[in-house]
Amino acid sequence: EMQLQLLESLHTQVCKTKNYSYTYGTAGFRDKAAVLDTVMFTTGIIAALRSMSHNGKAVGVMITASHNPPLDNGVKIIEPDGSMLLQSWESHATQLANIAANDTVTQLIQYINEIVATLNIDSNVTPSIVVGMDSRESSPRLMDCLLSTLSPVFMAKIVNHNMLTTPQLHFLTAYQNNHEPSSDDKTVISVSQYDSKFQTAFKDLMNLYEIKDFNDCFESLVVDCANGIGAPQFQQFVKGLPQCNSIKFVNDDYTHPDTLNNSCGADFVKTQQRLPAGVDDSLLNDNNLYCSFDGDADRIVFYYVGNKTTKFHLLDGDKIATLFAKFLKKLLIKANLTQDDIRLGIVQTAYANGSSTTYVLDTLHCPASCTKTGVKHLHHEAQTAYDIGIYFEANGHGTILFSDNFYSKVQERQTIAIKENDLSSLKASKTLLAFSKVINQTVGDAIADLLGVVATLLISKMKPSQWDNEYTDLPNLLSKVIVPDRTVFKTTDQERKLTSPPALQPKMDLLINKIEQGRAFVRASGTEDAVRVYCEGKHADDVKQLSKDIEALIM
Ligand code: NG1
Ligand code: ZN
Repeated sequence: EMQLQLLESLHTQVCKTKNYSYTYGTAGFRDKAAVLDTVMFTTGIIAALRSMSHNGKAVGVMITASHNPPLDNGVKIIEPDGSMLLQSWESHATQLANIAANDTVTQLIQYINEIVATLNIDSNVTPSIVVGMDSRESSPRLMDCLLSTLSPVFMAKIVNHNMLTTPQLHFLTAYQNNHEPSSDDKTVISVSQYDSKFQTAFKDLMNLYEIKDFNDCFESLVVDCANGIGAPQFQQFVKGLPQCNSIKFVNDDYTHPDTLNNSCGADFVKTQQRLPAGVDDSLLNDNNLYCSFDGDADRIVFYYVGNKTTKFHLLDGDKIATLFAKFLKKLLIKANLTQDDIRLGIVQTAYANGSSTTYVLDTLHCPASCTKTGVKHLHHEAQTAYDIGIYFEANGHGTILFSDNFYSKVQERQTIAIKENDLSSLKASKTLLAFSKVINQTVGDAIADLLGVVATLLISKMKPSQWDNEYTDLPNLLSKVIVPDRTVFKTTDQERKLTSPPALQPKMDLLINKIEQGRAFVRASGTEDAVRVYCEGKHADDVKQLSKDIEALIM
């Protein structure tokens, strides 16, 4: 039974931020850490209610602000299966936070009772919550706010994983629900289950091809950890992988949270299109492959430097998606599986480079979908439209989803191949199954995606430059404009066209049509108080001008 009357004193103690407006956006709640006490308090409550509505299954809560600056923080809720919070609950989360910040405790309790009543939640169910946080200075304080109601008010079962990556928490939330411990089972669920699952998957795949090191494709892999939680987690992880002993780490100083995402990390590298701090002369080598995680290690981008110069070549989310698509498509053909047996497709957003979409359609002959920004949209499309749904945002956030039909068809083929002694088809089927285990299917995961990319390159004997040469990105620019009210910017057609302010899109179209292969769109950011402008075209100079002209239109 919930002890809601205790909320009165807890609310006074914990919720110092008042007269404030919060929104559960594309990435949960995100703001300056200093104002997040109140929203952490209510997020704990929402997570408890969500778990109760799932009959006490474990719900995850992650405290992080990903690629944002050190003084920011945020929080998001994870469903029992490891996916992102159901959309209809986002508005409950927003409303409860705003009631706690602006109204009385009586109203807060009233709203909780309303949720319980309208959603038919059994208030006798004991909620189960799995929590974790990134390496920010503010995270432990916010964790206290989050946990403040869970024991006294809800008597919740809590598993606190402390510091870990966002995808590790997604994985462990799902894991906990799938491994209900029996009474004599003393297994403690910890990050070691994550490590051993993905280590084993990678080793199995490497053993299938007798690969012992990276030497066929590159010298070392240099991993920029954005000075975030990905550093200790991945350093621990690779200790169990002899194939990975030439990995070098930069920006792994997670114990100094003021350096987090500072001139490094996936977002810096992708938006600045240059090397992160820390990659000095001793690490510059045109035979190396480089990659950058973001602050909570759910994004990754790769890059290399060409020809003894420091020319920088970015291998972003689009390049990762197309690499996987080409590799998996070849394996399907080798395994004698057609596009009718197994539908393989790519899911992108409007930020995907136009060249990548053309390459997918015209060279790989795979279907491509476009969804709104935010991985929940991509995830949903990958899940519903394809058997192998490869989804990536250009910024490096993505994963691959494999359907039940994928597993049954591949297993079927494997049985036939054994019977017919068709060794090449057998190996292809085995590779497909082993590769799917290297991927974290709950959410985009820098560690799992890294393993997937490295395995693909090694098995295909492909150098980073060969990967890059599959297609050439169109010159592009992404910029941000601060406007008085970004909510007036409304879009349609997967955010590719503005419907408001009314006169803007026709004016933009005139500018876009003036340049060769021009494409541009404007949308309000879901995570920052700004409007984003994306432009691409055949010639870099045109793109610069187009970007300036559009910025001038909306300012
Ligand atoms: P917004 O701020 O809504 O553009 C950004 C990224 C998204 C996604 C979210 C969540 C771009 C252009 N946008 O969203 O792709 O990753 O943050 O982190 O990169
Ligand atoms: Zn992130």
